[in-house]
Amino acid sequence: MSLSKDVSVEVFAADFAWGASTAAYQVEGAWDLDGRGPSIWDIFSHTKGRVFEDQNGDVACNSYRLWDEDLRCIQHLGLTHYRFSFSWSRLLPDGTTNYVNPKGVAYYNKVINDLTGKAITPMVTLNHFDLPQALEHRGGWKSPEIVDVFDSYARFCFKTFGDRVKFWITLNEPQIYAKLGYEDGLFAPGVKEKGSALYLVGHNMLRAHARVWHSYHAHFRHLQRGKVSIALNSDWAMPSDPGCPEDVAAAQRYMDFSLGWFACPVFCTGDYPESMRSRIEARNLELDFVDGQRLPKFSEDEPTVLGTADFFALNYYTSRKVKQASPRPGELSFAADQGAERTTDPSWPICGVSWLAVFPEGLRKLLSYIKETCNNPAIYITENGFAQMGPVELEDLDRCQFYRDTLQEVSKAIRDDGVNVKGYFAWSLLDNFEWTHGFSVRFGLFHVDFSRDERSRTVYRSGREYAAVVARHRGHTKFSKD
Ligand code: GBH
Repeated sequence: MSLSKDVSVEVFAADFAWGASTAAYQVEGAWDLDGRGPSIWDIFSHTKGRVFEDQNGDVACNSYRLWDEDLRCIQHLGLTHYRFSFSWSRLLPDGTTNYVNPKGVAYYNKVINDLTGKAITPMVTLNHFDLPQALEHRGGWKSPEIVDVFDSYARFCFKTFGDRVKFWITLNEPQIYAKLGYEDGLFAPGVKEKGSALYLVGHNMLRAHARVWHSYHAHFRHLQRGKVSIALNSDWAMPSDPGCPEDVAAAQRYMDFSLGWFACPVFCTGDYPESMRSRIEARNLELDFVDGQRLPKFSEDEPTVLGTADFFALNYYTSRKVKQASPRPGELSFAADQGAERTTDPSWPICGVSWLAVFPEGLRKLLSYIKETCNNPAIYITENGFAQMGPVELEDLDRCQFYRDTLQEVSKAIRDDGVNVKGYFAWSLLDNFEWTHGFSVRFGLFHVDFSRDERSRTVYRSGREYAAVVARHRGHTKFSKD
């Protein structure tokens, strides 16, 4: 049975966005070509011991040189939308508008024009983890001045590309950036300042996002008529023992400290979830911090964060079973604040990489949760995917099954739960540089041969089946087989 026949595509509206996603550092390569400045990921991956086998994104899929190939892949899939990110330091090598790199502008102009010329709608992420290194030297996301700098960059992008780009994502997954970059030290900039830096970083990311949304709203929206949001990653958390009230509360805290941390300020109340405030304040007392330290307060002198998203951009990968966990006395960490321990259900298959337990039903539940807690927003699933490790299998039957199950769950969310899902973007168009896992973990609908200079792209079976779903939905009777 093929994916296309299995999924009841009639549930999806005619203007449903069928997309795939990538991010600049993961695909572009050309890290020091044509005037690009370094980003924190160049520095991080060039440091020994940070990435699997010390791999890096110097060449990656070479999409900077091979954009025409990527475009062919996008067309092969018949996508209506393509999500990609700008390399900030390719456009503005030192992160500021003091100097604009014309070759960077030319590259993204070509990408955007080629897409719109083929009636493919671009969705652009302004920053997907790869902060310009020059800004890291000035304190990066810990520094409050980043808000102005990010706003200048965003305005530059709106002015330069906004006549053609109508979907903007300010930041990708601030929760992951803050936690992996500043708590666990696993992502750039590789800082481990447990229990404090991540809240400051998250706060500045929210302030920067809100500032940019207000800029767009005040100066560009009436002319450009686009939409601006922020991509939030969330697992779906369930109590380990649904009969145990502590576990139920812990699962709720897990949601509050991941999705709620950013969704609550933007979509619900304009402030952090109550459970974050009260837990962190209680622990501040215990740890001899001053009240209000660690988790910052939103200033009344700044434009509000509430309402600064024109749609909900959701990245979903996995689900967790959550147990209550008590911090060790005096422990200063995010985990201690959260007071929740995560496990996975043994019945959920682990796909390749260890963190990814496959549970498509979790996506349906998460969509309903967002509908209920975030005022029923229009939702675009801006990332979702399935990893492969070990020997390459072009006949990726388990990934085909995964997309089939997932799209079934999305269709149930729309039809049975009344969730306003407007689009689905597979992660990823291509196998690419999977951060700390380097090239050992493959998420693509197209395989990329990283052992050859040509970086040849070959469609996986899942890519063919996804193409068939899109084609059936768009009413095409034929699509090209390779
Ligand atoms: C997304 O993050 C990213 O937006 C995207 O760039 C990425 O390629 C995709 O997921 C797939 O990972 O094994 O300890 O290094 C999703 C959140 C954050 C989940 C990193 C997995 C790995 C932890 N991901 N995490 S570790």
